Amino acid sequence: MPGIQIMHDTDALLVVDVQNDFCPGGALAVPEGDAVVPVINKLMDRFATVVLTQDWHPENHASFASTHGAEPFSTIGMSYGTQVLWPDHCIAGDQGAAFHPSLRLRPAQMIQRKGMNPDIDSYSAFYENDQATTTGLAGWLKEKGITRVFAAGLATDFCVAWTCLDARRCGFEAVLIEDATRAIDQDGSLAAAMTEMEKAGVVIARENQIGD
Ligand code: VGL
Ligand code: ZN
Repeated sequence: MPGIQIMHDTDALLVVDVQNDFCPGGALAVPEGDAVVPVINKLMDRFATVVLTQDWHPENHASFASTHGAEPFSTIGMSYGTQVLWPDHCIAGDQGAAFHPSLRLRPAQMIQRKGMNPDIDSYSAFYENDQATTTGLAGWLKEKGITRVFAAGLATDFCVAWTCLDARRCGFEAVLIEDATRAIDQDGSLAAAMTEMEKAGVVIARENQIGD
């Protein structure tokens, strides 16, 4: 694929959930999750608009297996559809919810927290998992004139994929920076997410194809 030129005024970098609990040693560690940090740190200087997202749950969140007395990684039916039940993770204000200590924070104008509603999970930076409750991020980006978002972070097959799909739904162009993400990849979830993203018109690129 040819290079993608970054537009200063209309492109934004969305850095999804680069938090301690999704990195090795964390409560919901993504294999090699911390490998995204140097790639993202390098990408940040190429964008004028950088948004970080932060998974930010109350204790006893509906997405926690412990809340239901169930096994982590099992599934349950919720009012809004099937929900994977996760180990307790990213409790608001705890160390597990803090950004990876090497992630650069200074380039980011905006931190979008998500998953605070005790009854609804929120993978995407744009909508809760009911696909109806907005976080307000689309409005913030649109008001700034952003038309295209570049997604990086954790995990490719959950929060990054849902963010890319919702970006398309909100009318943004979307680019997944594949080597700036890592996946949980359980039961074929990565392949399924990649197929969904391609169908939705998400462009798949690598860090070295994105220039300024
Ligand atoms: C995520 C599962 C639960 C993610 C967040 O960031 O991909 N996955 N909460
Ligand atoms: Zn979560």
